[in-house]
Amino acid sequence: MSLTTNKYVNEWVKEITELVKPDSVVWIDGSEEQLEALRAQAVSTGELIKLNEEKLPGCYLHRTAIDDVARVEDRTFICAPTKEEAGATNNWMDPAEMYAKLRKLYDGSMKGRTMYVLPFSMGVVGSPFAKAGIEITDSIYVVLNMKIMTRIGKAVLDNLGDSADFVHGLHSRATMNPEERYIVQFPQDNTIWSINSGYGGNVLLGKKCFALRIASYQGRNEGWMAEHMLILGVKAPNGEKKYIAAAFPSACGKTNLAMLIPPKEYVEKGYEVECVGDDIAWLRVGDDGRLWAINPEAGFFGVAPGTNMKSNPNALRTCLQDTIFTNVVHNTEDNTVWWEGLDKNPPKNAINWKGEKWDCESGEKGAHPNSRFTAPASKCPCISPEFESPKGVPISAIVFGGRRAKTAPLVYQSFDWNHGVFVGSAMASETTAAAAGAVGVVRRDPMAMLPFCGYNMGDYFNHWIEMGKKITKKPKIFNTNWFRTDSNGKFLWPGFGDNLRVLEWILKRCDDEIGADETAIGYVPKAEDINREGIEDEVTMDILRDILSVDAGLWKEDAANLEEFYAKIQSVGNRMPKEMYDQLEGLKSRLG
Ligand code: GTP
Ligand code: SPV
Ligand code: MN
Repeated sequence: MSLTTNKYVNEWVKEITELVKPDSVVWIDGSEEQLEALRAQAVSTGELIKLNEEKLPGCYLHRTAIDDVARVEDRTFICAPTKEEAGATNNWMDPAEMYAKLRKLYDGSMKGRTMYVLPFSMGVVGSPFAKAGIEITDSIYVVLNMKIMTRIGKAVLDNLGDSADFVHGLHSRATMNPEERYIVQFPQDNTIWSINSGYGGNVLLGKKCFALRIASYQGRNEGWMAEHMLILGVKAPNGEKKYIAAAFPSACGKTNLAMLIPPKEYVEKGYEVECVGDDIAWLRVGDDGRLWAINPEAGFFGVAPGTNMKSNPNALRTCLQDTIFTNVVHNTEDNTVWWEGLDKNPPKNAINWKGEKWDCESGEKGAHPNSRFTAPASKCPCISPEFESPKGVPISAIVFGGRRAKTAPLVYQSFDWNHGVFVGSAMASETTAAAAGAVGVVRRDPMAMLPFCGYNMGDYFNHWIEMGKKITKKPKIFNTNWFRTDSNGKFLWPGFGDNLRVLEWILKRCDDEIGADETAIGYVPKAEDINREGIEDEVTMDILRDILSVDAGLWKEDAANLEEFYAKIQSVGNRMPKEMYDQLEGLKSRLG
């Protein structure tokens, strides 16, 4: 029975019910009683495995189909009215054609199944910055993940009242045929249709589909920004707190940076780091002229492999309770989980991510490289007291970054806002297992938004430039790269907690406390200004100078590649702003 009298909601639910023809319809009210019954049902069918209640209370394991383990960018569409509005970097199809094509696939796709109607909110319910969505799905896994990742239930509908302003999300596992898998956004209709997948970013519609693709489009129209950014707070020894928002591509270190534990020397001095968000930021200009950020999510959908007590103890502690693990190793000896990089003791009696008996000596990975934990942010030991703040936190610095063995130095600062937008537009990174396809190939990924921008990338750059005009107290813009390697492919920078050393330099630059070397690409630290106390042996002055160096030859190649990328964006709709070309010319002339 419907939980609302909202006629827009009820008519839409009726229309979808007639299309997908479920055996029954269940509205998710958000009560623990209802959720517990769903967990029990999923366990009874094998969709979830209940883990050791003593060691991992409230935790479950789920395995997706083996051909359904990551986002599928080549099957993800932005169906704006015209190809020009979607731009060269998005797949596009005429909306009417796409609706017709998908309607056939959805027709009767929930026969014999239950259809769940799940109201959810991105942002604290009732906050002026929050936005409502409803996801219709035939997957309990989706309902239970959305329960962790967003605020769900009747309160969302009550707050929506009789408004038509909600995202219409439809997901069906249908036949799970990868050839007919589609993740489709219709930004102008506030609508998302996802079919034939059961993996995270493809089906948890609040996340990438809504909070980035649809929201980025809304943000452009309404004068705010939806970005693929973590948000963290750094408390200095003098008690002053500053917030940083950072955009790195998928599986390039957002969760790790957002929860970092300061190196011993910094803890002793009194530094503290708190996490506001690890993946998505919604940013607005405040009355005070500063840029304010909220995390619209309520949980973390984090990469499991590599998470351990040294790299990210906060993430590990967060996922010790009330967590859903996806595609990790099942340790059948004590009914717990394991993944590569958790510790050096892979379980002897174990089932791998594919559900097969697994021999840790076989040389094959037990957990999928993109295996994940879905954990409530409220359980994170370093969650910020501002996490639930409806107005968010003021941002002092914006950081862009990627995974690059060469070219980009450890850190540099842009000359000003528009140059910073250019630095973001020029981001490039090696691809990771977070999306289907080749891993380790350098590709351009502006602002880490290539797979997530819901409109033409040229218009998106322009929106950044326009936002700069409205923010009177602008954050400074930086670029980082934790991933420079030596000739043997070994990382030269220790990363993780030690990244605070770089954040310290960034915050000092924000306060104009410290000088820098002006180079062709921006301001680069003087090597002696990066604090090496405690890592002098690992990061010698020579290594530090090496990872701070700017190789003009490599940068000329990069600029040429960027020019081609701009030409590609320009080829659909001619929407590249002149400011970006001016910046590119500036870089080329500085490089000589
Ligand atoms: P999404 O959830 O896909 O958006 O990814 P994310 O940006 O949150 O990435 P995450 O923090 O989960 O990092 C993914 C991978 O990067 C893991 O394998 C980490 O071990 C590795 N990583 C993170 N930070 C660092 C670092 O500072 N140095 C090095 N070398 N590796 C890192
Ligand atoms: C990413 O791929 O950037 C993620 C995971 O954060 S997913 O939700 O699957 O998109
Ligand atoms: Mn992400």
